[in-house]
Amino acid sequence: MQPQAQHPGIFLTIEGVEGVGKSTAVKFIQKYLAERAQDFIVTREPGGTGIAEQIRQILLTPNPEEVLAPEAELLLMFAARAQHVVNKIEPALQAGMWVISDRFADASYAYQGMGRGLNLSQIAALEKWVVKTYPKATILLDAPPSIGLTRAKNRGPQDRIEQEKLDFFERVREGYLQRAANDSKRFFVIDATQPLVEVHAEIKTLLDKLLLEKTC
Ligand code: Z5A
Repeated sequence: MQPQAQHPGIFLTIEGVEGVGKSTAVKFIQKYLAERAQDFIVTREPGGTGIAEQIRQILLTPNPEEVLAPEAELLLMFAARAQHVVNKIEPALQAGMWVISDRFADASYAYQGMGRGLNLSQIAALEKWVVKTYPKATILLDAPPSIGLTRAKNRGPQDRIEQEKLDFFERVREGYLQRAANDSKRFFVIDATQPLVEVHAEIKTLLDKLLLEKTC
């Protein structure tokens, strides 16, 4: 990922394999920031705007009649991201708000790059083209995929990507961990197998640091 653009807001992303606790973490962050009277928006990928949410439907709805080619999957992720960045993320950051996004471009490297085996330099080229605003911090909730998949399964029918096999999610996890190791200043890796109270305590540490930096 590239250096951050200049803007008064803070861009924070949450990543990890499915069911690892991202939505739960986002709810905790919302509450924590609201209690501190910090303006923020919460958003997600793929999605976050009307058109991007329509693209999300194509991406996540199982279609037994036609296989979605990995290349099409990647391009649709970036099409949704282009809408999201221009119409939601950048305006909020320019207005001085925090933007909390449940997934962002790291997911394309992990899922389409490591999971599907697409060329990482092509993903980097798409990112360079589409993304002009990069996260200041990224929380990676890390756990063996078997744990996340078990947690998520209790929730109901699986979407198209959730139907992948365990080895796909193992590669995705590895992709995330590699990205975190290569960008340790931005990534904040949390062991998501811990009880929620401990996961939240670690998130709180990061939020306090970001809040402090903002006031300095
Ligand atoms: N995708 C992609 O391929 N490429 C891209 O570029 C992008 C995305 C941006 C979007 O799904 C899919 O798109 C995703 C990646 C792909 N596909 N998959 N798989 P999503 O992000 O909307 O949904 P998800 O990844 O499937 O997330 P999720 O299923 O909603 O899970 P979650 O938000 O991480 O988990 P949760 O709902 O917070 O927690 C699950 C349960 O575990 C819940 O009952 C919690 O109470 C419980 N939980 C959470 N933490 C704990 C702890 N610490 N202990 C015990 N129980 C816990």
